[in-house]
Amino acid sequence: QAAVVPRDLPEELRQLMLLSKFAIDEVMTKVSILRDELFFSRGHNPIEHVSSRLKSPASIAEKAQRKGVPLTRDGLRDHVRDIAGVRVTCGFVSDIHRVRDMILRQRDLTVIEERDYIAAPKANGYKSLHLIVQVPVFLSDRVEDVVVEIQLRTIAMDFWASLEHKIYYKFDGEVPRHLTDSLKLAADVAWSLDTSMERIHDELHGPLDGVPAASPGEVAA
Ligand code: 0O2
Repeated sequence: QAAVVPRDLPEELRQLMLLSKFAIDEVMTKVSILRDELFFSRGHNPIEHVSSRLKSPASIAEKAQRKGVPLTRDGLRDHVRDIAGVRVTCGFVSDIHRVRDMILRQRDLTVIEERDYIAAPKANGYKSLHLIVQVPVFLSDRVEDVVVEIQLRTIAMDFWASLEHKIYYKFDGEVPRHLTDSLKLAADVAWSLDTSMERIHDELHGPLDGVPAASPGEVAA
C-alpha cells in the first residue's frame, strides 16, 4: 500500500518511492501469473518463492552518498537501481535461466542490464542472477517507466546470501577473515548441493522436465 512510503520525505524521493512501490506490484503480478500458470499447466514449478522489498529511505540515502549522487530522481536513476526489488527463488539453477527467459520475453519489460553472478560469482562467493528491468506504471494522467531489480537465485544461494548479509551488517562490512573464509567455503558447498540436486532431478525427470523453451510470444496451453 502507498502507506509504506513515509510522508515526511523530500517530494521527489517520495514520488520515486511511490512509483517504485507500484513497479514492484506490476512485477510481482507478472511473476505470480507465471508461477500460477506453470503450476496449473506443467508438472514442475520452477518458482519456489517470490518476495519483494522497497529500499528504505535511509538505505537509499546511504547508497546515494556512497556513489556521490544527489537524492533526486535523475541522480538516483543510474546509480541506485535497486529501490524496487523483487526476489525470485527457484529450485534448480536451470530453473533460474528458464524464469529469466520468461521474464525477458515479456514485451512491456525492458532489460537495462543483466548481472550474472552465477556465471561470474563475487569474490565472497555471492551467486545470483540480477535483471535490472524497466516497467511501465500506468498512472491517472501519465505512464512512467520505473526501474526494478529482479534477483533470481536457488534456495541454497538464498540461504547463503541471507546469512552473509546479516554477517556483513553485523560487522559493518569489516568481516573477520575466518568468517569470510568460512562463508566462501559454504558458498562452494551450496554450489555443490545445487549441482548435485540438479543432476538427481535430471536423472528422474529429464533435463527439460516438461517445461519447453518457449518461442517468443508463446503462451503455454
Ligand atoms: P539490500 O538490503 O538487499 O537492499 P554497484 O555499486 O552498482 O556495482 P549495487 O548497486 O550494489 O552495485 O548492485 P548489486 O551488486 O547488483 O547489488 C544489489 C543487491 O544485490 C544488494 O542490495 C543485495 O541485495 C544483493 N547483493 C549484491 N552483492 C551481494 C553480496 O555480496 N552478498 C549479499 N548477501 N547480497 C548481495 P543491498 O543494498 O546491498 O542490500
